[in-house]
Amino acid sequence: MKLKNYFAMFLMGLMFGAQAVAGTAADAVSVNDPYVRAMPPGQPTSAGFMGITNNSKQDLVLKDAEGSVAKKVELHTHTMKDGMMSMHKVDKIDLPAGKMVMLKPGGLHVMLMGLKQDLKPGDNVSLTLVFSDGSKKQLEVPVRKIQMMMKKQDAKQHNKHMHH
Ligand SMILES: [Cu+2]
Repeated sequence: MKLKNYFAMFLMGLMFGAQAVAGTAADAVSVNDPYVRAMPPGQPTSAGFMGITNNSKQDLVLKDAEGSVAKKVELHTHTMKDGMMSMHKVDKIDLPAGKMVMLKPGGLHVMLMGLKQDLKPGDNVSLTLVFSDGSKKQLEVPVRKIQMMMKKQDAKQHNKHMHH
């Protein structure tokens, strides 16, 4: 066996070893059907969506999200204020024990601001979920077209975010 193969096995050992460490939030959580919204070339923002299930018996907290696809990655939600839908950053997303929390268009989402690349359907982007205990879950997320019209106000709000 070549030295290279030994090294590969060593790396795999590390990976399995890390998975065997029980009790982190990242281990207790499973992610269903993640996707990132495809955008026409030149668009500055997009968003990621998914179902996040907390399979443990204790409440967990999603604290942050990371990714190299955009300059800034944040947790966001939409709220209705004075009859208008707007979105803003949230400090955390609560993940109640045994429940699935949906990140979906019009609600909670992973905001991608300052896209560094075009997001074409069929592409994959890497996103990382960061939990309050410091554990992380890395995801390979497919880019998908969403058949949803964005309200004008919403689009304005998205643009406003770029000028922070
Ligand atoms: Cu947003």
